[in-house]
Amino acid sequence: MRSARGVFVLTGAGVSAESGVPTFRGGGGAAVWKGLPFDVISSASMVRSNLPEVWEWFDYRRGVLESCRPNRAHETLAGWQNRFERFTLATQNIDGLHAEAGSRGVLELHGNVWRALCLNCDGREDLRRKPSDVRPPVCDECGGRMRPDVVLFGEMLPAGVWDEAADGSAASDVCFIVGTSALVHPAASLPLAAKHAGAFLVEVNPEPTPLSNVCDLALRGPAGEVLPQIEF
Ligand code: BV8
Ligand code: ZN
Repeated sequence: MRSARGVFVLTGAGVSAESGVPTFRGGGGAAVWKGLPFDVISSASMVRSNLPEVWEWFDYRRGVLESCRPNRAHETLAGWQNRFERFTLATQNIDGLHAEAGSRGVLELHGNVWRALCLNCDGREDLRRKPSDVRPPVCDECGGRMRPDVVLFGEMLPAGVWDEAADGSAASDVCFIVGTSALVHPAASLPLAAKHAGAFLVEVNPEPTPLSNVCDLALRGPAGEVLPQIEF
């Protein structure tokens, strides 16, 4: 860490677990909605076939997040952003907790649950500034119907965000994989770019994952306890 010029961090639901945000595979109700597995309710086809149901699902997710605040893992990563020539934080989380902890330029690979995206003009708006009882929300620009600004299964990741993450990963000397089961693609492939670039890979996760065998170091514990102990 002391000699690193570029550091890349990829996070998943595990980094928010200690904030009370349910993970997807850790049980706790994030995985199933009304009997539908989350990768069905969170899919592109569902937006086309049943937008009201999709809004109910993400309204529920937002409800769960209302009382969740960043934890020491988020805070530690925010503290790292000025310590390196190049620091890239890419997250699969849509909860906005990294930014709330003070991280700037967080690459939200799968979008953000607090934003809406217009189906007509691609305008984006903050849901906290829109009436919560109008569903689907209406676009202030064109009056079009809006959808949650999250990347659903079967949908492309936002190009600019993806490119920046891929660049940051390929240019890193140290790469952290924090709190992800590394099953969802293409996010899970980002650390491989770092590996190919010769980076030192560190996994922070109580459990092993499909990426464990390409890691140089595995810190098996909760991110909120492990990350603050990394002093450099
Ligand atoms: C696309 C937003 C293509 C919505 C999400 C290649 C191979 C196989 C499949 C595919 C492939 N390429 C594409 C696919 C299909 C699919 C996919 O990956 N499917 C999986 C299920 C196999 N990918 C897609 O559909 C992607 N789009 O490919 O488009 C395309 C190409 C051309 C043209 C058009 C389209 C889009 C994927 C994004 C979907 N949206 N989220 C929502 O949130 O509802 S994914 C969502 O699930 C999350 O964002 C995240 O990515 C994933 C959940 O994983 P994790 O965050 O890791 O959470 P999980 O609970 O699984 O694990 C938690 C971990 O933390 C555990 O390991 C646990 O041990 C650990 N932990 C627990 N506590 C702690 C902890 N760690 C540290 N500290 C703790 N305290
Ligand atoms: Zn619009």
